[in-house]
Amino acid sequence: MDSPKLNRRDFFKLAGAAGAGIALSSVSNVAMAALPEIVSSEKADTHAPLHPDTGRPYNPVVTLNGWSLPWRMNNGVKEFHLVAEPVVREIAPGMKAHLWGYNGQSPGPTIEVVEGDRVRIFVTNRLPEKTSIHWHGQRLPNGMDGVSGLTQPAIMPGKTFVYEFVAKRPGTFMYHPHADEMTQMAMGLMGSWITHFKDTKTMPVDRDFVFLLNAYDIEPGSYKPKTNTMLNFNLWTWNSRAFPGIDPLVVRKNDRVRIRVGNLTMTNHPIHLHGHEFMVTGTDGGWVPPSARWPEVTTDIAVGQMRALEFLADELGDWALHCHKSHHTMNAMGHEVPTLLDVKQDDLVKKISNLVPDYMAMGETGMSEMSDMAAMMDMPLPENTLPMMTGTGQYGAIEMGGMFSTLKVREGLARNDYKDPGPYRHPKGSVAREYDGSDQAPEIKRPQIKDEAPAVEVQVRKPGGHGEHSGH
Ligand SMILES: [Cu+2]
Repeated sequence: MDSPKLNRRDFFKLAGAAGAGIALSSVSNVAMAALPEIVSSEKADTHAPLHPDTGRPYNPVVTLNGWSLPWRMNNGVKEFHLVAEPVVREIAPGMKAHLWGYNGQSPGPTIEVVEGDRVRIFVTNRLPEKTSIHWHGQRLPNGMDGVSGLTQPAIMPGKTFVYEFVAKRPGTFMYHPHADEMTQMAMGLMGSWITHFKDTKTMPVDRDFVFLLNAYDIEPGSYKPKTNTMLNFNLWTWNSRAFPGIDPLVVRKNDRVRIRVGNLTMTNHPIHLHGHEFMVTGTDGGWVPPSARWPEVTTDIAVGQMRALEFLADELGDWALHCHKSHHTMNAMGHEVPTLLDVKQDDLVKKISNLVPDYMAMGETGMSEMSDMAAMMDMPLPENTLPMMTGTGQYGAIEMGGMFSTLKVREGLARNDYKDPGPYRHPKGSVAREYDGSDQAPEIKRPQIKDEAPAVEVQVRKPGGHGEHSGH
């Protein structure tokens, strides 16, 4: 992955040998100066929505733990500048990953345009290997589709390519390389693309969120993803963040909410929302006609798919929103330890720890025991490693990681207020509690067994003879 390719010094050496080093570099500097300014972000928190000040009006999306890329208008064309480059991404407080991304972060910034916009995207490659960008799901001229080798030459390190097309179809799209895909997507090169409706009154919502499902295999104590991993990823992330690093989705009571999710992992993710039913209103191919929608509380998002979910947020509270594969709501470690439910371990862990440093056993009564134990004993984790199950709520350990966040529905928020309002204050008497006998226990009614009930005849057949037909 880090095989030495043509780096900057080599480039000048080669160029110098050709006797045109200075001229070449100054030409490229002049060319770079004419490009849209490179805007990058260092932060992994959710940025305020980017309201358009040029071009057609639209209602911007909120990129979960991300941001939208500003553009410039050039004779009616919307121009963006993406730079593919190595980045440092905080996966959650306590862990940073050395990834590849765009404009300072992985995923790259969300690109927001309007149906009918002519769009020009400059792509500068600052990676150590060639790349390209495929505009997943879009209608465009074949030569703009970004499949290196097939529809264009690859963008070599240090080069800038330009893509140009009209954003024809409104919807939710993704962008990612189509060059050494296995490495480049495992390293975090991806981003979201929204093409808004030309008519801002079409399917309006009050809050419109977008994020990508992605996954990494980063060994505890290390910083770089293992890029050859096929299925055994150990960090399941939304926009390259793992719980408790994923921001809550904050909405106002009775807001109409849309959540757009794209899957660029190597497996499917059943995304589950608590407390509300939603409609799947958008798929990869476009918007679903109202008559064809059906209600869900979980929708499976397959590899390479996008889904838009919509609902009325009319129930106050902190509602879990997560992938329903329970191993995807855990962080690294622990997946290869044996199941030890009901096994008496006594001093087994100590004995094994002498042989295998960093050994952690699954608890005898479940995994909670382990997270409690780790916290109690202040068990050291390897450096740059997230606890497997973590996060604390107002009532104790949440014991989640990975693909988990909350939908926080509150009354009286300002239109543009996405700040975490803190834990939900439940109305008195509305929280599940330990039964202490002070309440009137409901009478438990047992079914009456009547004497005259006919006895159930049981036939027992003896096995044997020909055929092993057991009775029932
Ligand atoms: Cu999942």
